Amino acid sequence: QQQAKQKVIFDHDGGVDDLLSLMLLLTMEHIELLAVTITPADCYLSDATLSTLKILNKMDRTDVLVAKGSIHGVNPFPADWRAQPKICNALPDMILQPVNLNQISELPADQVIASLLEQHQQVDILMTGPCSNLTACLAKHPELKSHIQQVIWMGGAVDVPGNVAMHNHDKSAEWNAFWDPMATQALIESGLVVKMISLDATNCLPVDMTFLAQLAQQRAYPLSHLAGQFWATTINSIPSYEYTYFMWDVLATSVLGVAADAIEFSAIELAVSITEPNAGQTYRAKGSGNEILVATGANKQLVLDYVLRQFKG
Ligand code: AGV
Ligand code: CA
Repeated sequence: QQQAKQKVIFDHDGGVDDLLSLMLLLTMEHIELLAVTITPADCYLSDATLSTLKILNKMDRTDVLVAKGSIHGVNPFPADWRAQPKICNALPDMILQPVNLNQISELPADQVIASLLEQHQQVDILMTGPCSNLTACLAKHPELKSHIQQVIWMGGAVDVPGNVAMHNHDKSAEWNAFWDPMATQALIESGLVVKMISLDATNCLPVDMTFLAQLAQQRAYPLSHLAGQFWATTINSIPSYEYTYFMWDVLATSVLGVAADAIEFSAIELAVSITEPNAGQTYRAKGSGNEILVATGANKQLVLDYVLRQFKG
């Protein structure tokens, strides 16, 4: 007898590790991917859509619905960062890859999420960019909350510094939380089961050369080869925290497949600032009633071994 698959809607924002997360998610046989929705945050929407379609096509998933987000946060990402993943579509393994434009929904992402939640129960929402598409959907259709089993979100920084280095900011916030602070607040106050994969946990996973060498050892597997090319584009020489590339979104995606003891969660009551100079800061607020399952640590070796194993798929 076959076990029912876990239904997932994946919302990403087109960064290199968002695209790696899509690859990783597609290797998980116990997951039924209902749709991929895109937030135009740390990317340009046209690049992110093209990369998404190419990866889906490559992995024989031309059946999966793709929807573009129409919501824009108040604090745009730096243009250089948004342009970075363009390189993914120029890689030799990607540039010739056909796409199926019929996969793209005519509806914007938040409406696609709403219509899927109407049709399904016990859906997991995985988000590796700002959470605006989901919170917009739930603001319009609060009754659909009961159709969500859990939300897994890469965002926030609780007991560690943030990664926003902007003129109007004190560095206390993580970027996905800062892009649309009101959406972050709505998510944290939603009452949903939220697993927040914050910088507290992702800080232990910088993209490192040892791991890339291990991945290269198994490059006879097409997916390992492709992933290695993607990660190589994230290695740069500026030795500053704001520029170091971590496996942020890949850790969040791993939550759906890795052994339960690989990621440590703590239930913490949080609040979010929505004003300068700390907009998007997610801080401990005992008594707020907004209990969030914050990823406070990860077993680096277990996570990396899991990723290496999946990319042999
Ligand atoms: O803050 C982490 C989030 C993740 O969802 N993103 C990148 C990941 O996709 C923003 C970000 C922080 N630092 C960055 C980022 C950097 N150095 N380059 C590009 N994006
Ligand atoms: Ca992202």
